[in-house]
Amino acid sequence: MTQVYQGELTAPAGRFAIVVSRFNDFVTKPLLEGAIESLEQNGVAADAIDVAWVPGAFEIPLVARRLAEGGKHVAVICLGAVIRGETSHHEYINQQAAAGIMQAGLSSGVPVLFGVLTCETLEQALDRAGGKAGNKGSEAARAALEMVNLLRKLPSD
Ligand code: INI
Repeated sequence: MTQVYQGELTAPAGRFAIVVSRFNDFVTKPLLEGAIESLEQNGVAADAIDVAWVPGAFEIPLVARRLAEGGKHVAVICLGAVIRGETSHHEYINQQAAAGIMQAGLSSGVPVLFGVLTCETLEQALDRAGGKAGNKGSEAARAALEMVNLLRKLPSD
């Protein structure tokens, strides 16, 4: 018989970490609020959430990996906002942030969620930080809950 595995949106035992960048904090603060609200709405206690601020999205992977490998958190939620500028600078940040965040999850085995906005305009970013396109911080938090619960259900070998 087909075995289907799915992670529920319920609070697992354990602590959650959120790594959030200060750059464009008028966008990342609402992402953070959305992430915390979603965790709490699904039963995670406020004192089971740790938040680490980093300067910009480029710095997220190092801190995310440290937390993911530290053994104290069941998931690490990464939040940032990269907005296209006049040069190609944002492309390097986007690529390295995405690759580093993925790598932190793969090397640690702990879910590390990608809640970094990669936008062309400020308007697009605000739309995704609690505006008309939702709140990507909330989405990343829900994905964290789902992944923690899914990984706990999967057979280990
Ligand atoms: N960091 C961001 O998080 N978003 C941006 O849009 C951004 N831009 O456009 O420059 C940005 N730059 C800073 C970068 O993440 C590092 O903090 C900096 O380069 C120091 O390493």
